[in-house]
Amino acid sequence: MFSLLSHLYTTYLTPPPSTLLILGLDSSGKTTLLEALKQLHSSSSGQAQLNPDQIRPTVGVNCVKLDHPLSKVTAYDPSGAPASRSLWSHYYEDCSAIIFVLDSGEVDRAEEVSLVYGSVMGEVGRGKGGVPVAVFANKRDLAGERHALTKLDLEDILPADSRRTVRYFEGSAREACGSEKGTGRGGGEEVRAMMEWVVREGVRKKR
Ligand SMILES: Nc1nc2c(ncn2[C@@H]2O[C@H](COP(=O)(O)OP(=O)(O)O)[C@@H](O)[C@H]2O)c(=O)[nH]1
Ligand SMILES: [Mg+2]
Repeated sequence: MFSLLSHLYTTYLTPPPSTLLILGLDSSGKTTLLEALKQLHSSSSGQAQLNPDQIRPTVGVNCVKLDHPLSKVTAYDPSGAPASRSLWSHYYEDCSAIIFVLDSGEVDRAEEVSLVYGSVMGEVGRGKGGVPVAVFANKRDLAGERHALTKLDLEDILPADSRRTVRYFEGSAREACGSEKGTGRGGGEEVRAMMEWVVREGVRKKR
């Protein structure tokens, strides 16, 4: 009886697992975004929260569990340094959704972004075409100080793939760190909206 109840609970009441992969060039703000997601969807495993000023360049990969009402999400944030990008493919197989982050102020790296993005799209979910992708134009808080790419520019710059579900977002991962949960205060609205989309699409496509 207990095992039946436990089975029913696990099957119908526990949110299904999913895997989120955060990719992008080095220094685009992936780990800062992961920190913002951690603060918005903190998990019961008690992971330490970092001030964005404490974040150092990633060596290897960061892995965080996020509690979302629709899914128990495991998020991976691998290093984006050129020498590390070949390791990203180890995470493609189980990936439910991708957030591709770029620094919207780094206009001079637009070509590199486009190449790297194109190669990820060529490899992830080949044959399935089902892995949803959120492209996040980060560091919009600095946009006033310099020429910056908007999400509309990205639709032109990044190679399109009609078989794939892609949505463009823009915002500031740094400002989203420390946003009050649920209120969107502190610049977290766009990051929250992106996470909602990514989890919903990732879970839907997985079924
Ligand atoms: N102004 C601003 N700086 C940011 C933002 N996101 C990240 N950064 C900064 O960009 C640098 C690289 O961030 P990091 O998260 O380590 O990038 P990663 O290499 O992609 O993981 C750090 O100095 C961050 O504080 C943002 O939204 N706005
Ligand atoms: Mg990092």
